[in-house]
Amino acid sequence: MKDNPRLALVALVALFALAFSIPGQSQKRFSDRQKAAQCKKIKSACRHAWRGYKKYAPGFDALKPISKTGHNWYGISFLMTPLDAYDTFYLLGLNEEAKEAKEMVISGLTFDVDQEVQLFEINIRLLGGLLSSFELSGDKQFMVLAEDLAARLLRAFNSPTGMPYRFVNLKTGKTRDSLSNPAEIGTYLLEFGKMTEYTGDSTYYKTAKKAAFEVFRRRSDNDLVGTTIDVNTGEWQNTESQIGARIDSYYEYLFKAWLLFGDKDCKLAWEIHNRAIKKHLLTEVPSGWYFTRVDMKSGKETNSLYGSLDAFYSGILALAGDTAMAGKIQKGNFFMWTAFNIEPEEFNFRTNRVTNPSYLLRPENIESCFYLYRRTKDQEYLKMGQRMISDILKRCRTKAGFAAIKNVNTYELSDSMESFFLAETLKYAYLLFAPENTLDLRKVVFNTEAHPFRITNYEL
Ligand code: DMJ
Repeated sequence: MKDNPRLALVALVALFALAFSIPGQSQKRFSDRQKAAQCKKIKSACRHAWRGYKKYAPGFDALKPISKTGHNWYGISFLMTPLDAYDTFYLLGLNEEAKEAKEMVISGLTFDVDQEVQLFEINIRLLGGLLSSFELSGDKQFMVLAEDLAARLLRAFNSPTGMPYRFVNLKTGKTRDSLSNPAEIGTYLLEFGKMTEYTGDSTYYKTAKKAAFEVFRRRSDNDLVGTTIDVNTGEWQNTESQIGARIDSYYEYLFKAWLLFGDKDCKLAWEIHNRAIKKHLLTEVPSGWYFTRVDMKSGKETNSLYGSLDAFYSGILALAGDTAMAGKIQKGNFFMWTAFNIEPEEFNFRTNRVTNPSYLLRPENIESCFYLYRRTKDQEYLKMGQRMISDILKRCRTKAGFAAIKNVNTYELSDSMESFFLAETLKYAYLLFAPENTLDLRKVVFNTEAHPFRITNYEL
């Protein structure tokens, strides 16, 4: 080496790099300029989506970005897109768009209608949206609507067990469908907790907590819950345990009720479930770590399926401080994104066969990058997010907005732009690259539709 100055220099550089490298941190850092460029792109995507909605679907729940028309979930519109998008516009500094969205909501939204609605979706998108809009803007008109809606939703919990029916008529209070699931039973703690905070009426949080704990107390000896339960009898109808559709946000809200309200019962319940999930569901295969599906009683694998909804769990783990495990799972999430061009709704992680090839513009994978980056500052998560955002902007953009993908292998589009694309996907994408003070995770907790709720240390 003494005789070879070039080799000596290389060795010195390598040693220097080793001495100053931080474990788990990629070497190449994103500059402030690169981050600002990402934010600019995402803001322009938001404007594009909103312009399309305003032009082709004003007043509807959602835009159909290929046929350039509007779509309502029910007989009438509940203005899902403007209400879901308002706080995204607000946080991104899109003031004109925020003003327009707010005007639509305030002038057009009413809940005094003879219409049956799905409790879960109306709660996370509309009640969640109204509460965060109120907290951000301070405009009481949002709270007036929230109070009216929450009182109507409360009637869905009038079942023999206290677990809510899936549907409730907003005018008559008539309920329907007792075959429900942990997510549709346990995802009210944050919104109803906030209602108790603002109205002083403890019924809201008590009702939401009773429902969630009726699920919890029916967990198996393995501390797992199943996928379908009858709210009239309390009997499990489908005992498959997993972390995706129909269960996901039940776990999420137990943990977040602890973060938002300091509820120790929820913390304990979350810890018990999280331990069981890691013990019985977490599985390693050559492409990474995934959560499998098992029978809640026997713990035996039922289906090795994983999908875009499951990807949220690494974000929750990161938020809870388990960044090592979260990082392993995020590698699997990123494999799922890159291996099939864009993530499929669901694939079999043992055979790598896609079992549902759609991509519905879902946020969970980027959401987990956001939490992991905030907790670790590892540039790897910025790189992952950059790749995902670039794929979405390239593959899903249409003249009128952004479209879901019918088949990730062919990139064939489908005529849908769900309101969570503006509420969640673009919001998390922006926050991943934005300065941290845009949104301080010590001060807010996101509901499952990415509506930020302020931590006020309110004693419930
Ligand atoms: C959203 O409506 C919520 O995040 C929900 O908890 C799960 N699914 C969608 C987004 O994928």
